[in-house]
Amino acid sequence: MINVTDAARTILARNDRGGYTVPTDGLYPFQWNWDSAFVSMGFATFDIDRAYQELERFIQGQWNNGMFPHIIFHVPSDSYFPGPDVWQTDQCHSKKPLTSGITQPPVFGMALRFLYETVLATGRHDMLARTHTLFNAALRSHRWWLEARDPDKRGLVAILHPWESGSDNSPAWDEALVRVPTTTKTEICRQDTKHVNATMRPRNIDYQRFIHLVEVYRECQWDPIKQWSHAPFKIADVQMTAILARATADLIWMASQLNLSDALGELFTMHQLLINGLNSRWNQHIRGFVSLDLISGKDIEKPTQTCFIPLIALELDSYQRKFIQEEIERWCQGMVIGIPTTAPFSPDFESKRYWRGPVWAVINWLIADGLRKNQLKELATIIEGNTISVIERAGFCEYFDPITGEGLGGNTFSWTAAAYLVLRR
Ligand code: 9WN
Repeated sequence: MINVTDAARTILARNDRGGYTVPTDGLYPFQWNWDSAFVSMGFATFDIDRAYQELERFIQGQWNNGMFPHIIFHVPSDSYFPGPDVWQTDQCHSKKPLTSGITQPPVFGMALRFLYETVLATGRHDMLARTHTLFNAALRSHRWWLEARDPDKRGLVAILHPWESGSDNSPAWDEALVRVPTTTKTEICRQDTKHVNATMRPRNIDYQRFIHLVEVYRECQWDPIKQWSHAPFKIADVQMTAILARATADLIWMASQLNLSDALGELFTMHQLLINGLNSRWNQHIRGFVSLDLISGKDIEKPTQTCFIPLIALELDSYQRKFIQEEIERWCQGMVIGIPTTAPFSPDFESKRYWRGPVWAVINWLIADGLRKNQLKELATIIEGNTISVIERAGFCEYFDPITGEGLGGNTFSWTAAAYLVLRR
């Protein structure tokens, strides 16, 4: 019988397209931003050269202004919509490869530290030049985040499209999305529902709004200043900010390891700003951190996984620790597998639909990491153990039904394989 670790490595090899990895065959045929960062950590557990390559192929798509796009279209494929013809970013960013025009959570900096720690542990000092190049790309992307997505210096970075959040179909975006018109000039040719059951995916009306937003930003010629002022959807997102804050702390660690004292001051300032911003988002009623709708000015008081992600960046006080522990335990009660991405007691909970309840291995990985950082090691170990077990039972699926433990979405998923390799090591 093939062992599960070997099976995870086989998935990564099967989804390898020559130095970069697709999230899964068919459904997602390109290189995705945060998927690749997670995947590089998976590779680092057994092939450090290939791990570096994943990030190196990814930065080929970095924009001149520093943005890391959410999709890199290395080679054409018609099995995903929207493709480069809809984004039309080549008119403003002529560099190859073609890319989408929005971004995704900046796990890159976290991944880079993970890879470099592996290099140090194995004594591969020949990786220094490669590390420097990746560090510089990461630093430029963090600068872009602060300039383009927090121009008012709140210490909270904003998403302008639900796809940027990585948790595209989360109920957290519902109220804000209703304000986005459903009209589109582009013909919507969904491909996702040819690969997976439509009842698990976003609805057609959501797609109309997703594409409407793409058209608004395309008309701004992807200029960050114009986008900021024209955006019909603008949310200061605590999940995004937390990942950026944590990645910034990881870059600080890298800068001291690499003796890059010039970068340190700037990174410390960035980090402090983000930590202050995140701390201001604690919500006693939700017993977690909440995002802010910058258009309505309202707090988004929806119980979704985003409320717990700030643990990866913050040091909680003892009350917050207690509340968060109780809350995570409450969400997991009666579930075959936690942590659901929407609380099961919420009216928005759907156990099989994208980001409205199912469990993602990479989200568990982040939350467990945050729990460990906050001295909640026992709970972290339980979550990690359950994540490993559900993958062993149901396979390397995109996500899992928390009520039944069934594997859903795309099969043979790269980041699920990577999560398995990292959590199992
Ligand atoms: C849009 C690739 C990506 C993940 C996201 C996930 C899903 C895309 C989609 O797949 O998003 O980017 O078409 O639904 O929500 O987190 O990065 O795996």
